[in-house]
Amino acid sequence: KEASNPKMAALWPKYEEKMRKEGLNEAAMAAFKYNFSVLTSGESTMIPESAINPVDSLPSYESLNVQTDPALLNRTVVLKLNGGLGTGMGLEKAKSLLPVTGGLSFLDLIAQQVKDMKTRFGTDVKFMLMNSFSTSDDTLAALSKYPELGTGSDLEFVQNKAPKVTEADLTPASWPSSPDLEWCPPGHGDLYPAMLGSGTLDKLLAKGIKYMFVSNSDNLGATLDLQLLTYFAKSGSPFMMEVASRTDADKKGGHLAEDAKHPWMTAGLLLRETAQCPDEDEKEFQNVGKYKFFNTNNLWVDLEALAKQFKDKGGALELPVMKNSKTVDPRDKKSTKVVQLETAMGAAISCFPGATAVVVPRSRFAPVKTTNDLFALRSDAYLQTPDYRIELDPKREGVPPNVKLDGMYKFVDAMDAMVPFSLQLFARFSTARLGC
Ligand code: UPG
Repeated sequence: KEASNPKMAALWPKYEEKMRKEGLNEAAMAAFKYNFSVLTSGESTMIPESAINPVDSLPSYESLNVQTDPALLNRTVVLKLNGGLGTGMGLEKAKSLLPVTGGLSFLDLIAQQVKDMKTRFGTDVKFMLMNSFSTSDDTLAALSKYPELGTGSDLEFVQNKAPKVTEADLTPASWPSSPDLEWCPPGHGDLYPAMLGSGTLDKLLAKGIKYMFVSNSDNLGATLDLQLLTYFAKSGSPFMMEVASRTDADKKGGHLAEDAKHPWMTAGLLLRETAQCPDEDEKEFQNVGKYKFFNTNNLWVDLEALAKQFKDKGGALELPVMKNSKTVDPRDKKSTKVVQLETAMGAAISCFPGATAVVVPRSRFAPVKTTNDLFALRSDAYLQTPDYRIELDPKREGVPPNVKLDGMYKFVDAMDAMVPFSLQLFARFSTARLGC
């Protein structure tokens, strides 16, 4: 790639030196190298309408009809993505530290879900988190009251950081007054290189763990489902995405599509994220009747197949790259313009031949991206179930509330100041009604 790409050949040594000096591992460097090679090649990182076809039908959860196999639980790890900071909601800490209901935070509810799962299944199902350098300390401190979850590298691995790229000349961004700002998290697609580089992938495989169920820590509907695990294991597929039917409230997030270059292949599935849609195609992106399924980011990965992909691809999965334009100091809009190269975990659907998707009930998806979502989740439109999931009230017939707060409530502290107690109480009343 470097030989046919003179820009890459000229610029890469500077990045390599910077990343080595910072002590980044080979997997992190290989992932960034691939992303940077795409950037310097001048290839478009967009997925236009002309490149994709809609997906019309998929198997649904209700139609799976499998004989569940509890023996698979000993070969499974449940993993939560927890590296994001929730900056869009004005947070400087992990979003999962926010209280959701009855004084319990996302992390408390996740810990309770794991405890419940271990009791219900009667097995010590392995649980892990992917943190980032910004979320690790707070998260481990918050979870220290649940020692049964595990500790240290048994409980978490920390994702990589990537160099920010100066927009003007593509050199590594330099910000001597605050060198930390020269680095950014490379998106949740970093899950794969972070598992490889931290040694987690090898460790799990050595313990006989073959299946991984991974989901966002802001999705309290995503718990280990034995029916889905069994279906996934029996299918022999290397990768499975849980998708949900899109409603008018789901115009953002990533939608599933078929790669138009390979419409005859069932493995031609791909994920199109908002950041990959050209402006002129935005209307079609939001056409929920055309692109009917969106990615819940609840994914099932065969870890042996993942290790094989790394081996076959020379240490880097070639995930589609996204460009995120920012300033090097996010709080100083006049500071140097930079590009942050990011990848999405679900985009791996196009890296695994034979990858599949399944339509799951709405109860497996309760995301919190904005204060609108948090407002809704804390209200009685959602219920806390006895196994500590937060689920849309069945009375809403699968339709989440479409909350639109004024822009002045974009940040959590402003929203909390508007409704200091009422929503928490609402949530308590509804859980009391459920008797849990
Ligand atoms: N996260 C990390 N590391 C990162 C970035 C994010 O661990 O570098 C975590 C974050 O903490 C959260 C999860 O990843 O738990 C998801 O991140 P977020 O920014 O909230 O979600 P999006 O990237 O906007 O969207 C993801 C998928 C999208 C899907 C949506 C469902 O990319 O396809 O529709 O989740 O909520």
